[in-house]
Amino acid sequence: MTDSLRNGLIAEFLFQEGCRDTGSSGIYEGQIHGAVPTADRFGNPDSAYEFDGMDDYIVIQPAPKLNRDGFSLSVWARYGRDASFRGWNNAIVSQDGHHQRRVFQLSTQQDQVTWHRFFQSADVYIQEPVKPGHWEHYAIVFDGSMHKLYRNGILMSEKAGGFEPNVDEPLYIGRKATDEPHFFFRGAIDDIRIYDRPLTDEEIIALYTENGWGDAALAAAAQQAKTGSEQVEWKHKRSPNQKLWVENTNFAYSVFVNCRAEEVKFHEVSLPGLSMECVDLHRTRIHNANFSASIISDANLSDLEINGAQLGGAYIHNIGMPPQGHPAYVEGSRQRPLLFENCDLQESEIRDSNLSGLSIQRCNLQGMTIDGIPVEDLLAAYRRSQT
Ligand SMILES: [Ca+2]
Repeated sequence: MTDSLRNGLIAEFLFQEGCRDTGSSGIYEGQIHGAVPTADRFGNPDSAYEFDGMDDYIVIQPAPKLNRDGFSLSVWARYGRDASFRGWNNAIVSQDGHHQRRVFQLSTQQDQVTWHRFFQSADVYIQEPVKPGHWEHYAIVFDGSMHKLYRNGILMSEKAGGFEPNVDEPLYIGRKATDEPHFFFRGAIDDIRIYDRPLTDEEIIALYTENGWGDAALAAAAQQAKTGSEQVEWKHKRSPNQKLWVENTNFAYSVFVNCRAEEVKFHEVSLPGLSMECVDLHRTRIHNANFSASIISDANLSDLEINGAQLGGAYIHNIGMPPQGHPAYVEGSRQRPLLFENCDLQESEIRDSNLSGLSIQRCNLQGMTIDGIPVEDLLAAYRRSQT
């Protein structure tokens, strides 16, 4: 990490060797209650902590001495795919005595990561929902007057307010001081750093891209586009058709609402964080694209064809016709069969799924089990029974 990021680093928990403080004083100590070591975002084993969402947490007491005039918090979190998002929930890091000594709470409201300052200042939150199963970097910066919340190196939201530290209140990782069940974090947390000064935008990007994670140039461009852009507005120009030619231009964070955009083409365009809701994308053609960590939900994918794709780590769930209560629900409708051909599915897991009428042909079944029983044994027993 760059030298500047050691300045004002009053506490640092990288979880490489338990919960040791590697910050400037090194005096703070985490007591681990139930949380277990897990792999970090790079896959290094035992380099982060996993919390069960029931009663696991880490407490740091005494808590690091915070500075009311300047403060930064940097943390990585991966919400569990089974995390539940009801009301206020999943506290990542908090220093919150609830009825007294309330300092801060980096937690989640519904499915939005929220920097909660109780009644002292308005909540700062990220509008986009969290992505369970994916590591995300969150950073808070307080510069004496503004609270800023960053995700993956980019400023997502900011609000004015004050900051009132309380050195008597312990710092909790994975819960808040009170034991309300929804606040226990379900997932993994890593690399917590606390500063007694506001970090700069560049320093937040340096933390996000530490050890080669993400693309620093891309994050810097997106950050610049978000904070230093001029807004061009085009409204009510449906007729005649406005045919745009946009070349060598940064239009990150642009918004299209209630527009017709058939046959739009993108070539060598950086589109990470693309967000599409209620859009007609039928007959979309996507070739030579990076879709890692993308999410497709509540979508009509009938007759979709995926060819020549790397799907490692993919999570496919709740697949089928729209359920009862969904606006597109049709009573008695059945999904047409899917076809998997020439697919590498080794070590994959299929559970709680309807496989009735499924046919498996000419496949390597070595090591495959059904409810724990080796399929090769089942087939051998069947063949024996036939002779
Ligand atoms: Ca770590």
